[in-house]
Amino acid sequence: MAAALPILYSFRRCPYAIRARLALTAAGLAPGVDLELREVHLGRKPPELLEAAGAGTVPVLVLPPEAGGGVVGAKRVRPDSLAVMAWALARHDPADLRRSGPGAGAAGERARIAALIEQNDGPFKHHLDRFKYASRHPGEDRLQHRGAALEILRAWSAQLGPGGWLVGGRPSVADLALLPFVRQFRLADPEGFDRQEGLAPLQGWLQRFLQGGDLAAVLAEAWAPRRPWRSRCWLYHLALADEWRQAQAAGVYERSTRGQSLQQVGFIHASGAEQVEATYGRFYADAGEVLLLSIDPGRLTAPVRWEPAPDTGEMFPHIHGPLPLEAVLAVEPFRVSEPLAASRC
Ligand SMILES: N[C@@H](CCC(=O)N[C@@H](CS)C(=O)NCC(=O)O)C(=O)O
Repeated sequence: MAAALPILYSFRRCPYAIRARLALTAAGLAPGVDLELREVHLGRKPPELLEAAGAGTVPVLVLPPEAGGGVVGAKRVRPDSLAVMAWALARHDPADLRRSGPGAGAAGERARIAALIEQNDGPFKHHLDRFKYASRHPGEDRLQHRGAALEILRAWSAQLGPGGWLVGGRPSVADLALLPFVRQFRLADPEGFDRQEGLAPLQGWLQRFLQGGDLAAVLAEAWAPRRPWRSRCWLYHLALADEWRQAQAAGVYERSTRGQSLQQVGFIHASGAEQVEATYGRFYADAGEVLLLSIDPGRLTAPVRWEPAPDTGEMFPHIHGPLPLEAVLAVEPFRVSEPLAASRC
């Protein structure tokens, strides 16, 4: 069996996750090769993420035991974006983005990097949120926050050296860490940002990233889609696409398995995370458009019983009643995933 990979819980548009992916890419680490990417929905965080990192914000990197997670005293979880960046660049930092060398010059640059990130994650993010997501902050003056954020941007713009980087004459962690947030500020009003006076160096800095390959790479296909992965805490049901569409119209799903209804069978067939591939192979491989429903057992109204399949005796989860649509966390075209080691949530 292939060695377990570090798992990155990520969300495509999250600026914190983008900075983490930028650092992983800068370190030469790729999804599917060096790490497993698990794109999550923030409104339905998977139990594995909550278990690994309590608060459940993304990004989070979870290391397998053989990558250091099993070493006594070594931290198994990198619970936020800066920790993921530090982990990635500690492995490989060919451009010396961290300025890790000895001497006063490098130490001074490290201090400037830390100060920029602190200003970004503190006051700049505060004003950015209240400008960009004004409806979430009733009673706040959106334009005042825009002005305060712009003041910080002007200060950063003035710091850009002749090479066009925030610290010293070459890229550093500060460029990667601030980039997604400056990009977000521009996205709230692209024309306003591009027309803004007194910001030319920073506008050029951002444009270089927007037109270059690094940012595009971490937003692109390889890093972007939900990977086919399964939570051991959820149940899975394969549904014919037409029958799922009918259920949405009816407000409830009452099919049991291919060609049979809940009424005929008495329960809805489901699979555990490690069983769904085989179920697909046995019953659905030639069924046309098949959807994978991820089900939160905690939102079911009917009881779930693990019962033996008549032919093999293997235990499967059976839902003894209708499937409420609210219990279905995700619906996606079925795609074969890597086999999971058998274990229960
Ligand atoms: N300090 C954290 C912040 C991460 C963060 O706030 N991520 C947001 C998405 S951009 C999140 O996961 N929000 C979900 C939530 O708060 O429930 C970091 O650097 O990673």
